[in-house]
Amino acid sequence: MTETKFTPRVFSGIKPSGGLTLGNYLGAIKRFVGMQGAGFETIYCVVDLHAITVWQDPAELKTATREVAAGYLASGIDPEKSILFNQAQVHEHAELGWIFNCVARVGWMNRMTQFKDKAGSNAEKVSLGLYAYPSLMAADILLYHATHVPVGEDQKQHVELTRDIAAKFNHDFKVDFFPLTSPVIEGPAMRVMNLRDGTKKMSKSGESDMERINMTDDADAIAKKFKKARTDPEPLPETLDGLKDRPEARNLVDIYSALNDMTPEAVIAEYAGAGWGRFKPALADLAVDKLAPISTEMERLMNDPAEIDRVLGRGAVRAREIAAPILKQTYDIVGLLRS
Ligand code: AQP
Repeated sequence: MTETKFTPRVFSGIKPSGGLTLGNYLGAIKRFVGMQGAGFETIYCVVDLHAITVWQDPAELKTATREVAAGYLASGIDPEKSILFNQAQVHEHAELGWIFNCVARVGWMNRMTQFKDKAGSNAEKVSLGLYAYPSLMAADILLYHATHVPVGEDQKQHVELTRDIAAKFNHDFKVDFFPLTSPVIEGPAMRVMNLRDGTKKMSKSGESDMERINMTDDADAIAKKFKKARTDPEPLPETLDGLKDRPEARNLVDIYSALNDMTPEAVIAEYAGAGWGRFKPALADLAVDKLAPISTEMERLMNDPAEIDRVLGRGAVRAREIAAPILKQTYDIVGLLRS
């Protein structure tokens, strides 16, 4: 099957399961902005149905949904150029998700490493939704026949599963209906790591606030968190190779390079031999410089929740214009009667 018959279309989403982190910004939102107006139709979503796979306080969920929307808008997602909405307002996502639950195989789900990480030793007690989440994610993407999905490294396996689901659906029903979507994972900070443990990724829902930079952190908090970030005692090396077995140091160099739109090699060229007493304050200054305008704008937007709701509602109407016909065709292919 060729992918050329499909309109170049980008879909991606972020879960409102807490406040946005620097990981979400560098691994996702900054790149979403870059793909806007670059030859793709762009559809960006606040995936609230994914957030409830773990317990969410209902009032906090609404606030977090608006905060993710504010993060998109403040970072440069333009609701005129992109479709911006929250998933729960387009019921077709859940409906296609159910059909894909009947296409995906249990064995495929059992291989998903994110489920294993999140469920840990508690796998019997987590929600069925958490287990089935990658199949809903496939529905999010394929409901729009999206050809490209910009994601961080942690979501690569789920986009590969989306391709498996599309291929099995096309094969089982002898159609050429769903595209084989490509993950877009490029750049230096596709896996921003936890500031206290360089082997774990930075997450919204991580235990300690000191392990992540929140998009709403002020300058003092950012400086303090980078100052206390775990590192080894060695200065920065002469070449990037010298960071091979130094995950915490590599993480800080990658963050610097992504924030400043330069390669990690260029960062090393500039800071070769520098100790942490020089590099960490430079990193904190850079982060404040880049993030402060975004957090100020997020705060302004959050003071007008009705406006955010209006933007999301309008986006949902536009999203349904694409999603509803694709779901109808899917029903017809599967043999679900519509009268
Ligand atoms: N640390 C990260 N580095 C690079 N990219 C990241 N992303 C998330 N964390 C990092 C990317 O952000 C997008 C949205 O992710 P999500 O919020 O929907 O889900 P997640 O990956 O499970 O994010 P969190 O922060 O870890 O949430 P919790 O703690 O609630 O599970 C995706 O493109 C993701 O790759």
